Amino acid sequence: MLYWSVPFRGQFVRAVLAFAEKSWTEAGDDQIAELMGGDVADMPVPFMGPPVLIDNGADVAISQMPAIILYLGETLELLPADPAKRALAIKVANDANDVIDELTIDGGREMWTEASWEEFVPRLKKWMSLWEDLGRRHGLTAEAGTLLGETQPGLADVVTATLWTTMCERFSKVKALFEQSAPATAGLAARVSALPALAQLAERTRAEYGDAYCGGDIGASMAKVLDA
Ligand SMILES: N[C@@H](CCC(=O)N[C@@H](CS)C(=O)NCC(=O)O)C(=O)O
Repeated sequence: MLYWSVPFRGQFVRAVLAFAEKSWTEAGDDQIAELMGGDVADMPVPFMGPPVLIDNGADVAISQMPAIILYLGETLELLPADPAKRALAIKVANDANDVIDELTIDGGREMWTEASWEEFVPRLKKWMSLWEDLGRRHGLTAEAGTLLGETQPGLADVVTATLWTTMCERFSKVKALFEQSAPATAGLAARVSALPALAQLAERTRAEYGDAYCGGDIGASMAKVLDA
């Protein structure tokens, strides 16, 4: 698996692999940079930026986070049986990708200021309410249930937990908004993140990458403005 040594977008792939009790190796930052700077013809799959999943056993390589999540969902049987719910699970992965892009102002196009953050808060609360409403439509409460009403947590729940728990653990202002705006989703994220495989991944992530969420100046800007 190719992703930078931070959680951010790669963490969704790591979390799904961990949840399914699969082991993987991280190519590391140097190899990613080398591949990105080399010929497209030499790439395992043509890609602009990581994550990239390489499934050696199946001789398959895939880029684009939601496409990787779909592949893992299909091959590891983590998707619901109902086609509409399968599509909803991938919608959740795409929503998660949109949220992290907005949280990082599209990878650091600008830096956060107190004013731009305050302006963004209603939109972030709306994102949170989208999760809350989707869950409630499928019977989710703070104490029980899953995002799509399945009996066991699956892909949509792992993506949900990874998105919100990774962010809330690092940015106290996001955490306060999340608990207030989306209590049922917050309960789900806590339950799924506490599953041993995901708790161990979170611990390993802390040990290897420290407090980092994403890299670059935008990571520093987020730590400064989004954490009280
Ligand atoms: N839409 C892609 C975005 C990929 C992406 O932007 N990757 C970032 C890291 S999160 C990167 O390093 N990009 C390098 C680049 O675009 O030059 C996905 O969902 O995987």
